Order: sequence, then structure tokens, then C-alpha cells
Amino acid sequence: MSFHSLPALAAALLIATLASLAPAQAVSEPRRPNIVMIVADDLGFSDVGMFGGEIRTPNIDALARSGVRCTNFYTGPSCSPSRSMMLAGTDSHVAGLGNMDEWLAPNQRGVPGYEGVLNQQVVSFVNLLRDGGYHTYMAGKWHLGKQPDQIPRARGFERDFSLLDGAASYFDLTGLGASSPRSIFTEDGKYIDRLPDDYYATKTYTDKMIGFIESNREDGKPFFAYVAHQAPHDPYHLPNDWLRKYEGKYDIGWDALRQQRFERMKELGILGADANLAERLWYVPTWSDLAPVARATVGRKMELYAGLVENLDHHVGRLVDYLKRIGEYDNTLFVFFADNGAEGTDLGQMIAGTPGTRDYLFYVVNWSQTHPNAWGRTHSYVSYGPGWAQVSMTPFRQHKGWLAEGGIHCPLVVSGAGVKRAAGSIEDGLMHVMDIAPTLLEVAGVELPATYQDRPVQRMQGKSWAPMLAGQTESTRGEQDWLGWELWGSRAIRQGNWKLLWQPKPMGEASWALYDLAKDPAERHDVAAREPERVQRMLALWDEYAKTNNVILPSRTPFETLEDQLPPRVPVDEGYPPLKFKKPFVPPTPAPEGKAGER
Ligand SMILES: [Ca+2]
Repeated sequence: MSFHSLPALAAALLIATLASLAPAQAVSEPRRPNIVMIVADDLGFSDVGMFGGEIRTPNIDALARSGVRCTNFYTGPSCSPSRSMMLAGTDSHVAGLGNMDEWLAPNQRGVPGYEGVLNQQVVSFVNLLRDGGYHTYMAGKWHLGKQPDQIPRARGFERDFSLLDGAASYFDLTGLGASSPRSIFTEDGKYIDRLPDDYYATKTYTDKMIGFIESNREDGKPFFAYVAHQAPHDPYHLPNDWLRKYEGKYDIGWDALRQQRFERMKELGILGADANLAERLWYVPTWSDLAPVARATVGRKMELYAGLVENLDHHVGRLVDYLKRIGEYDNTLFVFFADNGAEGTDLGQMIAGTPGTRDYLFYVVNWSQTHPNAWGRTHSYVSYGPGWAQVSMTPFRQHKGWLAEGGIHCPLVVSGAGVKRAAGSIEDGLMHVMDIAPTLLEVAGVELPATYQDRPVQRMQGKSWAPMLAGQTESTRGEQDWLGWELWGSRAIRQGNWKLLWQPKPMGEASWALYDLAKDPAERHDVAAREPERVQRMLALWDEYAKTNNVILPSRTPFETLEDQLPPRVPVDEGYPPLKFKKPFVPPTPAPEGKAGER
């Protein structure tokens, strides 16, 4: 509210008029909080400072210091399934993202729940917030459908500036591959074919969001602001003055850095004192075995990633500062999280595929800046690979795309209006991205209706965090509550501290494994053989999950040839075969001058 901007007399008259018109109880009712939800795309669990990272993130850290860090928060293993669960409050197999549109298997075509877009069986909670009197704004990546009835405007956003694709250039309209050669954007529900002259994704999304809030702030209605950053999803693109911020910083390599983060996470209380650290992926080399030139080149990728994350934090700070300036900060609830694990697959190369194909040619033409000096700039395509992704996901195993903890265990910060827990506290109860919809509806005081536009509304499977945030309950879920996952044939159930996991080879054993995450967050010890009854009980939960959500296991997956592409899976660090571990031969120092010729 900014009555102070009006002349005092006019303001006094206006207040008097409003008071005489409004019912008495409405005047005394506190205004509902604004909600700012910031999503970082593919950000790792340990990247942010307050989660143990060395990357400078003072603004996200400030939110964490004043609020709650949630250390047992789960998402889906990739972008669009997570985002569908976030908006619908249901499992992704109900909401239309049983599989990503890009990888829909032949046997899933036409099956309800596999539309590849946020389907019409679910209601986006944003529609309900809007109907409930909130302004609803979105800036950033959508990835939930491109048709007019699927875009942000149709799913509840009053104003938007949205990249409809799943990834793209940060500087221009260059798309990722031949099937989306040019990025598609909407602005306020209209498709646009031009970007602002000074466009840089992270900056522009923030500018647009500030503009949306500013445009309506005089009317006193609360707002919901969804900032869906592209950063730090690959390709890593940075403004010129951000390219060198971490130069030389990562010479220590992924093994030492992972250890450093691991220790820091224990100091901060993000991990328990006896937590363990995942084995290095068997196809990632020991850092000390890399030649200096390889270390410099591979290290440069992490430098760019870190710069991209710090830049993201910088723009989070701009939005927070703006809210402070206009006096809305104190009445705003902030939710910050990553949508899935850090990315260890080189998506650019994966799309480019085989020389001569359509995508390969697209890649050669549009992502042509392959020299390290051009990395980070327009038309370069850099992603940091599995070695650094494991650092980002310390202490977990594997990365985005998989159901090991490294694919789905993400950072979450909740702070601001309505959070009554001790500032800077850590909540380790089980939470899930599909809790967001019921939580934000409860915070906004909006009821879930039985029908929406004459259609029955799907039951929300998520649980509201509101009682936990208000300090009324200890955690959102109890020991018996459970969560399920499926993507690309990988399957998992988590109940209490136990996790039952099936992954195809070579990332899994193509059989069910059981982990006690309280003792073994790194999933190093499969205890299924020791706990047959628990396995049976959890298998029954998997059956229930699959049946309830109509899970159709895919006949094909993006990783179906992975076993042929990777070296055989062998135990790491055993020095075998010597070929892989021997130091390069260095010829002996030559004999002193004069003696060499004597034969
Ligand atoms: Ca993502």
C-alpha cells in the first residue's frame, strides 16, 4: 500500500471513504501475504552457501538465515515432471507428465497422464489463487505446453513473460535442437517473436517480474510471483563481466571440492555428523590423474557454472531489494528451490547425437563456438559433466535423470511472512514438490473447490507445509507416510528413512535395492537381502503407487544405449587396470653434458 504517495488530505479522505464502505471485520483482517516462488533450474543440493557451497550466494543465504532450510525436500528427476507436480499438487503421471514430452515412449502414446503437457484433468493452483483475489505473475521457463490452452495465461497467470521450451540460449532465440530451432516465448498470453534489446534471461526475467509487481502495486491486492529461472541449466551463458569471476578457483578439482563441501555441510548441520559420501561415478576420472591441460579445460566449465549461479543470486537480490524498497518484503513469503538434481549428462551432445543427423547439423551450425575462449558466450554450449554434477549433489549419488538421491534431492528455502520457526533453522522432515500447491493455497486462504469449470478437481496428493512453517507441528510427514517416483523405467519408494529403488543398468542393477538413508544418504549399501519383509511391504507400496497414478513403464528410454556408451561398471579406486591409473612415463633426467657421447 502506498497511500503516502498521495497528498495527505486526499489519502485521509480516501481512507475515511473506504472505512465507511467496508464491513467492520474486513478492516481488521490482516492482509494476505504476497508469495514469491523462485525456482532454479538444475541447481545442485550443495551449491548455495548456506547448504555448504563455496559459490557466493549472499542473497539466497540471507533468505535462508531468516527462514528455514529444508534438507529432505524431493522433486522429480527432471524439469517438466517436477513443474507439473508443483502446479497441480498431484503426481506427474496424473498431471500429464508421466514422461517428458521429449522422450515419450511408443507404448505411452495416447495414454491419459502422458500428454506431455500439464493436462486438463488437473487444476493449476495458480488459477485458484487468481480466482481467490491474488495477482498472479510469471517470468521465466514454462516447459508445460505451447498450445494456447496450455500456456501460462491459460493456467492461471494474469501476466507473464515465458520461455515455453525446456532450455535455450540465454541471449537470443536460438533453440536447443532441430525440433525447437527457435525459442517460443509468450508475453501476457501472446506469442512474441522479439526479445528486449538488452535481453539476458536471468536479468530480463527479474526486470519483467519487478515490472509486473510495480504495475499493480497501488491496488493493495496480494500477489503471487513465480520466477522460473533458466539458470543454471545448460548451456552456460554469462554476461561478459561475469565470465571470469571464478577463474582458477576450481583447480583443486572435483574430488577435493566434494570433500570440502561434505565437511562444510556437516558443520552447517545440513548433514548429520555420521553421513557418508557417495562413491565417485566409475566413469569419472580421479582429478589427480588428469593432465594439467585437461584440468584447466574441465575446470573452466565449473568456473562458468559458478558464475552463472552467482549471477542468479544477484538477480534474486534485486527482486528482494525491490520488495524492501516498496515496503512489501515483510508481508511476503519466499519459497526458493531447485526443480531436480544437477545435470551430469551433456544434453547438447545428447541432442546432437550422430554425425549427419538433423540435430547434429543443427548443433554444428547454431552451437558452433566450441573453443574454450568462446565458452559462456552466445552460440557456445557448455555443461559441466558428471564429475562436477557430483560436486553439486554432494553427498549424493548420480544426478539429474535418475532416482538415486542425486537426481531428486533438492535444496529448499522457505522464509518470510508466516514462517514462525527459528530464523536459520533446519527442517529435516520429508517434503515434496507436490506439497507446494496445497501449501500456497492454505497460506493464501483459498479453498480447493470440488469442481473447476464444471470438471471434478483431482485430489491433491501433496501435503501442506503451513502447520510446520507456523511451528504448530514438527514435520509435514510421519514415519509411515510414503512417496513414490517413476521416470524412464526407474522406480522408487521412500517411507520414513527407507528407500526402495530400481534402476536399469548401468546406473542400477536392474533389481530392487533398499537403502537406509538415515545412515546411508549416499546409497552405498544395499540392505535388501537383510530386510526381506521390509522390501515386500515397500514393493506393495510401489504397486499401489503405480496403480493409483496409472504408471506405464516405458518401452524405450533416453538411456537405453547408455550401457554401450559407458565403460564397464567396475568398482572404483582399486587401481585396476594399471593402464587407467599409472602416471605418465617421464624419461630419466639426461646424463650431464659431455658424458652422453662416451660409448
Ligand atoms: Ca530442471
